[in-house]
Amino acid sequence: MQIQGYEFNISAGRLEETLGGYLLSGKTVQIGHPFGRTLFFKHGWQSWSEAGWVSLKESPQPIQPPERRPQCDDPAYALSPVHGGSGLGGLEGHDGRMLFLGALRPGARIEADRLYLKGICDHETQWFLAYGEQQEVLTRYAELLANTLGVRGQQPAPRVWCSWYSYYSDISESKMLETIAGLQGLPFEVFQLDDGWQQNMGDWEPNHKFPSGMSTIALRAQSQGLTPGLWLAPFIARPSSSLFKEHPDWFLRDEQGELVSAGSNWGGYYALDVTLPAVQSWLQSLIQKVRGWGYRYLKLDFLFAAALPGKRHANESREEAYREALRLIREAAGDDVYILACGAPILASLGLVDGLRIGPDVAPYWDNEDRRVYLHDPTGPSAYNALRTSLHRLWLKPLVHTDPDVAYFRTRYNLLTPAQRAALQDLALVAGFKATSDPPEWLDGEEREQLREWLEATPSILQTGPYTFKIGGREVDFSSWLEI
Ligand code: 9PG
Repeated sequence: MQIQGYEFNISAGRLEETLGGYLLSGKTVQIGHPFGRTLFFKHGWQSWSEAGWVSLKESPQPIQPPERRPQCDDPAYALSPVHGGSGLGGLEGHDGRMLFLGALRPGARIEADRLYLKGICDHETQWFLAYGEQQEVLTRYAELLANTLGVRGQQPAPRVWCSWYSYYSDISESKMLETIAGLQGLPFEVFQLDDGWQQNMGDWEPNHKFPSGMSTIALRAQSQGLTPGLWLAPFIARPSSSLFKEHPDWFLRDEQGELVSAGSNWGGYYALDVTLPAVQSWLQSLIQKVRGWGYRYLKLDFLFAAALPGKRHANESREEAYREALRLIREAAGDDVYILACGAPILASLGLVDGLRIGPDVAPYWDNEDRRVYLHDPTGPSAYNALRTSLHRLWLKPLVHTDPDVAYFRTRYNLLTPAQRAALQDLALVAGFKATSDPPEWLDGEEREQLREWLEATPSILQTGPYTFKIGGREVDFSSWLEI
């Protein structure tokens, strides 16, 4: 079949025309293409997974070490010899435009080689196929996803102070109360406590560093006009947690009955089987508990764990199981709680969460070369990794608040150059989500003023190309940052 002057050999259950392209249906669809070993638009599975153009001239390299794979990208395909991505993908045509294929439901895989672009799904689904400019086809795809999965995050995203990228887990009640006080005069809307307050992964009670309980911080933030925010990783637990010790049968296992590893940090951790009714009511009580403490902004992290391959109590696909658990969490939280999903399968989160992290962690340094180059892992913390993946996920903006992670204003404990800091600040503006972790006491007068101006600014944002924008009157081009 001829599309835009090129010959494509399409095999699918059904094919019909739609605005901007075609709707295909079937469990698997295949498009023979004439572009050979061109560039592939890879869309990794969850927030931290790689999104960007990769070359079909080089074979995919498995991420090392193996223990890290479950938390980097979809582990079901960690050893795939074929380039692939989750939900959507594309190929660069001879004229620079894009052959695009995207599923309209979660749970699909896209694979590409020199002859074919393929869509593979474990259930019947519809697919959008198009050939056109990158921005146009992605915009149209987002419109179609809005119809099938829904949209949240229509209001502007809140301006967030988050404790992670300065104090990391070294937080305490006194330090946080001091930080809240120091934020007076800066136009933040959310004060969000990150990892470090809980007793253990799985035991979501305050540890000894928060002696008066979690309500104290929430009340103080609120009295200063800030929405209290809290980090939780509701779908995982460490083997040392009481949750795991008391309920080893709540955790996801493989066909052989062995526990499924969800990742390697903190000495390893496991995933809940979120289709078990007992786990579902535990999840709902957990969310009601933190709501009861006063938190109205929840950063829910390591969410991919609920969708890992394994044998579940209910006979549902893993992304359906995840989505249902997220729906139960939304129900328990109520509509007035802002949910930021992190480490989250992208398509399966749409319509249920307000914000979505669209890249790996930033860091106060540019590159994480050891991991990126030698361990083939583009998901490690670094400003470059975060910028690259986030830029390739901005098409999600009409569907959800897209969080590219924090920007830096401080020079203290920071190896980023002024231009690199400015790139992250601009990235936050084009993504429409402003957050920082800079403690006010780490900023000098000029840095604090820059932060205040950035928080207050509401420039018009116009995307003029895949990596070019007009921010207010200013032309911003991220392309040079992508060449490393
Ligand atoms: C808290 C952090 C922050 C951060 C999240 C997430 O692979 N890992 O070991 C790994 C650790 C931490 C991490 C991502 C991956 O970061 O993205 O914003 O909340 O957890 O622990």
